[in-house]
Amino acid sequence: MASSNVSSEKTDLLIYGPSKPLVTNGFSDQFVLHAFETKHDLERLSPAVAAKIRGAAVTFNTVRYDGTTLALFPKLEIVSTFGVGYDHIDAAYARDHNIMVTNTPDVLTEEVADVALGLLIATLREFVKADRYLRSGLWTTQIFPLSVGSLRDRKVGMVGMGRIGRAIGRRLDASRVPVVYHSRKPVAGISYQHYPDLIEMAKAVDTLMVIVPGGASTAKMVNADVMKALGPRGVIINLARGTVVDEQALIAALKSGTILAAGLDVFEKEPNVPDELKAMQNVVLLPHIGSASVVTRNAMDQLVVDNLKAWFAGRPPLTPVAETPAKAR
Ligand code: NAP
Ligand code: 8YV
Repeated sequence: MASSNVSSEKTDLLIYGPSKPLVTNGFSDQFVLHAFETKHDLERLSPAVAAKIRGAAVTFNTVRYDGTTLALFPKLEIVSTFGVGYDHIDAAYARDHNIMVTNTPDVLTEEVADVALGLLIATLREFVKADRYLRSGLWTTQIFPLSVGSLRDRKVGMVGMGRIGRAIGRRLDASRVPVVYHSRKPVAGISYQHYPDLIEMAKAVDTLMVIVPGGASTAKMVNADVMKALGPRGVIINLARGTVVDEQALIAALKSGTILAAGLDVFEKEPNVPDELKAMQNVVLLPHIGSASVVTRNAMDQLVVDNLKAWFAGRPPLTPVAETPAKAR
């Protein structure tokens, strides 16, 4: 559904993506909102309106803001996107064209870390299979088999040790599970062992917890070689982006017993999930719900609004991305 008004004096904002009451009701009448839910809707935007747009709220990562889309708006100053991951926005193009980009870090960190630990335990201890077993009535005739996996005898290799990685690390510490990590640079002030090489880390652990950004630098970094190094007790939990794990290699590794199991919240072509994964018993599949509680999604929506409000009040944005750091305004 698309809607738009034309105004010359007020600040014209594009709202791009699924409709969000907290976003559409978040602005005073100083702003004129032009809402477009899909790329198809956006094609109906008139050049006269596009020429007025100074700010954009992107309400979900299902709409992509590539250079071609950004180029539609000659007066665009800022894109405020929902989500901490912003691989759906061409931030390099934005930087080169003096467009600020903001995201929504921190407000979702603990929520996503909760889901990561939940997904790890659900995968190891086969919660979903057990639930199906009970509902089918089988419990009345036989005891549910012992799980092969357990958190008790595991060592977790974190792929990414940023905000969410550290929050997952704290949960694993509380569960008395040893943790090491891989990232490009070691993180100051933490005691976990750093592995500059992912394969070396995979050889040293039996569990990978993947929580890095998407995009070119991480594309398929968890590949067949990493899976082989992880070995037959191996478990991969991915809450990062589907692009980070080679999905076809993962399917092959799960089928052949190269690794034991996987827990996945993200997929290469969301919302489409390969039938082969859906047919497997040794995977737990979630529909990208890492941050998907009412309280956390509301905080993310509010931050989308607050970044735009700060900018148009002449203040620096609250949470600019690394490519477009805030300057004094
Ligand atoms: P962050 O604080 O920026 O941390 C990113 C971590 O990844 C850092 O440790 C970084 O270290 C590492 N990293 C980045 N590029 C890398 C590369 N090429 N190779 C190895 N390590 C790399 O981000 P965050 O807030 O923790 O969020 C992480 C990601 O989680 C997001 O970008 C998003 O994709 C995903 N996420 C998913 C959900 C969900 O619902 N499933 C929710 C929130 C976030 P170096 O820079 O030193 O390499
Ligand atoms: C978002 C996420 O909900 O923040 C992220 O990076 O993956 C999720 O929290 C998702 O990107 C939808 O926009």
